[in-house]
Amino acid sequence: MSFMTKPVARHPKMPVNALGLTPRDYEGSMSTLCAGCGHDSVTAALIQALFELNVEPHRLAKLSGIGCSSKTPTYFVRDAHGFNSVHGRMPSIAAGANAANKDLLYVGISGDGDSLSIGLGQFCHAIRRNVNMLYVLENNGVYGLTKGQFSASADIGSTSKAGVPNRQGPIDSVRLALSLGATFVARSFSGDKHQLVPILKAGIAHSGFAFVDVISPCVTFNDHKGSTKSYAHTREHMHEVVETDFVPLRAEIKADYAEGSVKAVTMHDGSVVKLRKVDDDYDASNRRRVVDYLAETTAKGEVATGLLYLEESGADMHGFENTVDTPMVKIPYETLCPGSSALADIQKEWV
Ligand SMILES: Cc1ncc(C[n+]2csc(CCOP(=O)(O)OP(=O)(O)O)c2C)c(N)n1
Ligand code: SF4
Ligand SMILES: [Mg+2]
Repeated sequence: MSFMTKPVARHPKMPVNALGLTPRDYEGSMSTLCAGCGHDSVTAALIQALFELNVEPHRLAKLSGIGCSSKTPTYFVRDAHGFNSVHGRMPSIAAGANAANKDLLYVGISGDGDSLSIGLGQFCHAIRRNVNMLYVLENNGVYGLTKGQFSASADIGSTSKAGVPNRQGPIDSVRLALSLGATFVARSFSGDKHQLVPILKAGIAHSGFAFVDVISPCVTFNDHKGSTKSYAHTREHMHEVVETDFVPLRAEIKADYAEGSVKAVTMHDGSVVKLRKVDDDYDASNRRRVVDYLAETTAKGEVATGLLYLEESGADMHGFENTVDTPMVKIPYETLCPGSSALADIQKEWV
């Protein structure tokens, strides 16, 4: 229960990061989600990624909307900043906070209902603006919090718990993000921490909007036979297209990949993302081919996973707007707002 305080006892051999913090320091309140919910595994992966990246808790801002997924920021990094917004409105809160203070690290957690139904427009414009943030969509094909209605990501023919098939076509968040010009697009599975943690780390290091769709099964309403967002279906149909390895700036970069099979991309902070192709003809830097590839794998009923598309060259929201280097929150108020007398002087020019 979230009101219960977690015990503070620590194992003496618990790992410590460069800041002297342990993974426990990256935890939050006790989860109130159903036992086995995929969202809790995503939280665990985020805790590991933030711990391993030595993120200072006070430099992190966690943002969300409404849904079981949107509750999860409470369950990691208790000392970070946080804002739980209205359903589907997290992207504009993220854009506004980022505009005011670009020094913080923004992590947004959303659901398929939150991002693809009520918040679809917000989601699209955050991508277009290339808001510098990690955006995690915990995708279970249903509105978990409101008891299992089909969401906009439910596949045609996927059945509800009562056995009723969904007849409306799904919105594929990954293909949508690619078509809107997203510069970092990945898909993973809550049951695959080995794949998810490096993708989250790369997303945090990315300068711009890093989109990670995570198939995150809802054990209470959408984990039955007939559901295409269940643990069993995802395990059976998951197809890893690109294996991702994240090498932080301080770590030694070892040449442990066969020549030609790996592409190393240097991120703006100097860390390196290594992408090892699993399919020979896959190119994670060719947007058009990635879109075609995803259309083909989707038609075959496969769930393509990995860091599917990465572009390191794009300007983020501040680049587009040509903002000053100093974050707005650090600019003296008098500079930002010279007062009504200054406005009156300007107005005099027009009378
Ligand atoms: C404006 C508004 N409309 C509707 C709701 C009801 N509502 C709460 S959560 C939710 C859907 C959540 O689904 P999703 O984002 O997929 O999250 P999940 O619970 O599946 O993780 C809905 C429709 C609301 N809270 N606010
Ligand atoms: S209802 Fe579904 S999404 Fe919500 S906590 Fe339970 S398992 Fe998770
Ligand atoms: Mg959902």
